[in-house]
Amino acid sequence: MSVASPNNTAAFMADLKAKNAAEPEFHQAVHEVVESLEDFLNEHPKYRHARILERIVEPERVIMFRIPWVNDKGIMCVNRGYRIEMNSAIGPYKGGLRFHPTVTLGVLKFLAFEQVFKNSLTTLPMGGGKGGSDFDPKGKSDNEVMRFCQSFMTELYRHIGPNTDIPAGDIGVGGREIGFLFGQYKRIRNEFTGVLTGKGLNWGGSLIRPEATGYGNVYFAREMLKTKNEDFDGKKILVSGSGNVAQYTVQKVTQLGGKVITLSDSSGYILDPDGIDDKKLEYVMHLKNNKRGRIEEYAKKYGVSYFKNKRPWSEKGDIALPSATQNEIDEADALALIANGCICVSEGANMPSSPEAIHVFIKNKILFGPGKAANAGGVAVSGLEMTQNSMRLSWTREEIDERLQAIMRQIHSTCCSYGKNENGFINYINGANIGGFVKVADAMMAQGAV
Ligand code: NDP
Ligand code: 2IT
Repeated sequence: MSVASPNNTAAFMADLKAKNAAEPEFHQAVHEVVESLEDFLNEHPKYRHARILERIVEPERVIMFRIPWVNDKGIMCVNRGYRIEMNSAIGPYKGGLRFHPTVTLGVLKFLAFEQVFKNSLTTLPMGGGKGGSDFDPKGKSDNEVMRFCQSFMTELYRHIGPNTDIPAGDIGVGGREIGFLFGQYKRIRNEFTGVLTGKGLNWGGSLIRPEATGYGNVYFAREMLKTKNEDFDGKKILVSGSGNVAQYTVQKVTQLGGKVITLSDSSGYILDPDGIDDKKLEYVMHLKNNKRGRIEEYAKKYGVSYFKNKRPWSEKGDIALPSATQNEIDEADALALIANGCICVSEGANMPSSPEAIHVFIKNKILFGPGKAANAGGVAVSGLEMTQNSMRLSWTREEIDERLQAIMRQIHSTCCSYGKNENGFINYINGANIGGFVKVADAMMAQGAV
C-alpha cells in the first residue's frame, strides 16, 4: 500500500515527507493538524475509512508558471509564479497572493492548507487556495511592480474566476498590486467581476477589508481574554511586523485602551514605551504604505530605541500579537514571553509560532489563538466583499464591522466547543483544527471520490 496506516500519525507524516520532500513549512502545518485530529478521528472512524486525511493534504491542483518582465533598465527578468488550488469542497478556492523572495512551493502549500481550515471556520462558503511569487517588491519602482503584476496575471487569468478561484493580498500584495492585477484581468477577459478581493472602494472593494485582519485578531483576542475576565484596557502589547495586519492591529488595540509598544520589519524592531498612538500610527502608515521605508526611521523620528536584526519578544508585555511572518517566535522567544508575564498570544500572521514555542504556551496554559482562527477576519471580509459584488451593492462600515465581530465571536465559540479539555482549559489549536475540519470533511464525504 502506498499510503501509511491511517491511524498512525508518525507513519502518516513519514509518508507525507517522502512524497513532499523539501517542504518543511508544509510538513509543520500538516503535523499540527494531524496531531490535533488524532483522538477525534479515532472517535469518528468514518473519516479514516473515507481517507479524508490522505485526500485533504493533496492539493486539488498546483499551477506553476514563468513570469517574464522587463525592468526599468530594459533588462529581462524572470520569476516563478504559483497558485495552489487546495480544496473546493465548500466553495470556490479562496486565499491570498504573496510576493516575497522566500516564497517556495512548500511555503504556499502550508498557507493553502491552513486556508482550507480557516475559511471553513469563517462560516462562509469558501474553499482554500494560495498563490504568489518569489518576486521581491522591495526597491522596485511602481512601473516595475505594474509590469510584473501584468505578466503574472497574463498567465493566472486562465485559472481563476469569480466562481472558481478568487485571489487577494498577503505579504507584498496590497491595494497597489491588487489594482494592477485586477486591471489586467479585466482587459484580458473583457469583464468586470469580483475575481479578486481587496479591491479599491470605488471599483468593487469593501469597506473594512484593509482593517479586517488586524481588527479581527484583536476581536478574537478580546473573546479569549473575556474567558479570564480580562480585557485590553491598560495592557501593554507587543506587535511584530509593520504592514497591513500590524497597522490595523495597533489601531484597534489603541481604541480598546491598550498600549502597543513595539513594531518591527525584517531588519529589526522599535520599542516605544509611551505607546504608538494614532498620530504615530499615521506616520507608520505613510512610511510603510507610501514611502515604503524602514521601521528604523520611526526610532529616529521619535527618539526611541531600535534593535537591529532582532525580534520584539524579549520585551515585557501582557499580550503578544505576532503580525509579520511564519516561525517568527521560537522556543527561546516563547520562554522569554512567559518569563515576562505574557498572558495571551494571538496570531495575526500565519503560523508565526514554531511547534516548540506552541508547546511552551500550552504547557504554561496561557491563552493561545492560532492564526487559522485568530486571523480569519481578513478572509471573512473578503467573503463579504464577494457577497457585495454578487449583489452589486455595498454595505456600510458599521454593518461590515458588526458582521466581522459576529464572525470572530462565532469562530471563538467553535474553538471552545471542539477544544475544551476536561479540566476546562481551552486548547484553541485543537478547537480550530477540528472545528475547521468537520465541515470540509463532511462535504467531501457527501461529494464522493473528490
Ligand atoms: P505586509 O506585506 O503588509 O507586511 C508584512 C510585514 O511583515 C512587514 O513589516 C515585513 O517587513 C514583515 N516581514 C515579512 N517577511 C518577514 C520576514 N521573513 N522576517 C521578518 N519580517 C518579515 O503583509 P501583511 O501585513 O498582509 O501580512 C502579515 C502576516 O499576516 C503574514 O503572515 C500574512 O500571511 C498574514 N495574514 C495576512 C492577511 C491579510 O489580509 N493581509 C490575512 C491573514 C493573515 P519588511 O517590510 O521588512 O518585509
Ligand atoms: O492569509 C489570509 O487569510 C489572507 N492573506 C487573506 C486571504 C483572502 O482571500 O482575503
